[in-house]
Amino acid sequence: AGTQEEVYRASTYAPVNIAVIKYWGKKNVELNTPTNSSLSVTLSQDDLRTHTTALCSVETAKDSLTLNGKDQDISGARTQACFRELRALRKELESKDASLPKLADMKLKIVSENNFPTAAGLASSAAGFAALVRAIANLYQLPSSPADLSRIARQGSGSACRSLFGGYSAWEQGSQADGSDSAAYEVAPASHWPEMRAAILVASAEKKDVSSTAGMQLTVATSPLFQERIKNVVPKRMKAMEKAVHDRDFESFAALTMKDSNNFHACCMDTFPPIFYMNSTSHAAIRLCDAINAAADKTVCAYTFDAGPNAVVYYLAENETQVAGAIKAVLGDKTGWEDKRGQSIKAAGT
Ligand code: 2P0
Repeated sequence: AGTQEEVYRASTYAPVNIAVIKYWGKKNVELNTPTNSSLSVTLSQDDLRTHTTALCSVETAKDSLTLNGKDQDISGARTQACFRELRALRKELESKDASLPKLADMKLKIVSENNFPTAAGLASSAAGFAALVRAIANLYQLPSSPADLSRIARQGSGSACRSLFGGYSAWEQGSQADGSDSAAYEVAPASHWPEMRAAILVASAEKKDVSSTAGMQLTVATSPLFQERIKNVVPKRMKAMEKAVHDRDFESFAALTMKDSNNFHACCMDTFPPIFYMNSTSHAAIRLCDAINAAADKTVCAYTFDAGPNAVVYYLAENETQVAGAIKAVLGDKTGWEDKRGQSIKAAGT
């Protein structure tokens, strides 16, 4: 049952996801449950992912986490909640089988690497917490399903729960007071619609206006438009977006994606004091997509923006030349873009 020197370890990857129906607002801050359901597309792990190794041994002196070689603060309630829940599940296994090594009593050493610049302001917390939770679950050999793990990852960072699934995944807000039904599920696997692509346009990095966690709480507290969003806008859009994905209906998918991004940023503007995540470069990206769609005489691309100025543009592989070509031309010419490559990414890794 575990010798002095024995080191136990497990590694995993988790992908970045970019929401097309946005999570914004917490119903219960402690449980990290949301005011509305959300839906995202998982990006290819070849391009954007976190790789995490979890280790433990009787010699490990304290819990620790490094990201790209730098020590991270793990004292926060969110990270602690993930550690606590996973240890409790391991304890349960150990109590049923005395031959298992007592890993739950050992300290954890977590080593994470992102294969994309953290400075790019992409959804790194989503991939980060998803990988952390799965790496520890693998180390502990927990029989948990992806849905179970998503419930734990949600407590680390809301958007992380969606990164436990590939392809098209949704986070059901849930209705239980203890958060037990607030978890992610698969809407469709990546193979259902493998033609989906994403281009990430990295706008010149200014520091984030307000952190997501602080921003969304201020929006909940002050924005009347947000109340309309969670009651009357998002529930209908979730249904319509699931249908668009099931039907592989890009025009509907794109219209909903753009409208939901606009509605989310309008709620940020309606927050008091207002929160500005998009800048003039972001606005230029919207006009560029409008122009590409007008020239095609149909909707061939869809922009979306998270809590920052970077654009993610979704399109289908068949329109690669049209969309990625136009994007690259603009990125090469105009100032305001940090990364001029306009890298095209398989939106749902196959
Ligand atoms: C999303 N965002 O659905 C939305 C769209 C940003 C805009 O999830 O406080 O880092 O850790 O639960 O997950 C960013 O919020 O927030 C986010 P916490 P998170 O992807």
